Amino acid sequence: MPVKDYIRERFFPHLWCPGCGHGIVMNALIRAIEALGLSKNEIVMVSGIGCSSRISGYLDFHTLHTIHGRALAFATGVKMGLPELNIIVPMGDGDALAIGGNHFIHAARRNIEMTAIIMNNRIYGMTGGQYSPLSGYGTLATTAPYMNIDHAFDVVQLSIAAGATFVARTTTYHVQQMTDCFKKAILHEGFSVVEVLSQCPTYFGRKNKMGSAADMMAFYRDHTTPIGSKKKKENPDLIERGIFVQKDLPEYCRAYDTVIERAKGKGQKG
Ligand SMILES: Cc1ncc(C[n+]2csc(CCOP(=O)(O)OP(=O)(O)O)c2C)c(N)n1
Ligand code: SF4
Repeated sequence: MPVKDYIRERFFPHLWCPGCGHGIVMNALIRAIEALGLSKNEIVMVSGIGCSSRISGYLDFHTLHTIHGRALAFATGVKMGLPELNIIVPMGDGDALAIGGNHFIHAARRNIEMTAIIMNNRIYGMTGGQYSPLSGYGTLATTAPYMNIDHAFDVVQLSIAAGATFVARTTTYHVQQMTDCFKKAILHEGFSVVEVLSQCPTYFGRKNKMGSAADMMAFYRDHTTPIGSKKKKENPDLIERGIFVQKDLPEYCRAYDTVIERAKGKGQKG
């Protein structure tokens, strides 16, 4: 299917600033879905609110544009009702891990089959550059004009600790790796998380003097390294990217079917 057939052209031009990383994420996602040969009818995209969350408006799947921070709760309801569909949940770091942090850890803990994409630009883009749980100590933001003193989460470590059974990290510079991670995440039978470092040149970049969008992508190139690489041993500050966890555990909807069978007296008891 031509890539443009996945897009709702009636909603263009999009709202993203020039150089925003979120369009690169959307592009890689479309390419992953196309490569998997999924039909548009097999996909439900559920999002909250944020620049990142606008992806659900621009793509021509079954889409729900819901409430800031609550996308995973809505997605859980959709998946429980229609478990045969593929659920993709694009979120910002604020959406997923500030207001939505509780939903995130519990969706991961349940191992419900869906793909959570966290576009980590380390700031609240849509509302004007407030700091997020991912901004990090020492950064500047609209709400931290002198210095942010909150420490950041490590999204990968948090996801693993919460029980996600597929966890990956990539960046907007590494588009082929990103597409590959999306393909594997969508195919994964459990809760999958793909963190994408995605530049917000308008707020995070400008306030933290990181240069242009291209400079921010060069930063991703120069400050990340494949998992377990020799470079990481030489420079522990490098951020690792790749697939950290990929394992099988009982999936929530399938486990729930067992509960239903038992309740009907057909399954094994005790
Ligand atoms: C319940 C609720 N609280 C707050 C907001 C305001 N709000 C909208 S988007 C947003 C944060 C966006 O940041 P993020 O999720 O990181 O996505 P980005 O825009 O950076 O892609 C906030 C606080 C809202 N819409 N609803
Ligand atoms: S404010 Fe930031 S996150 Fe939002 S569209 Fe602009 S560059 Fe992207």
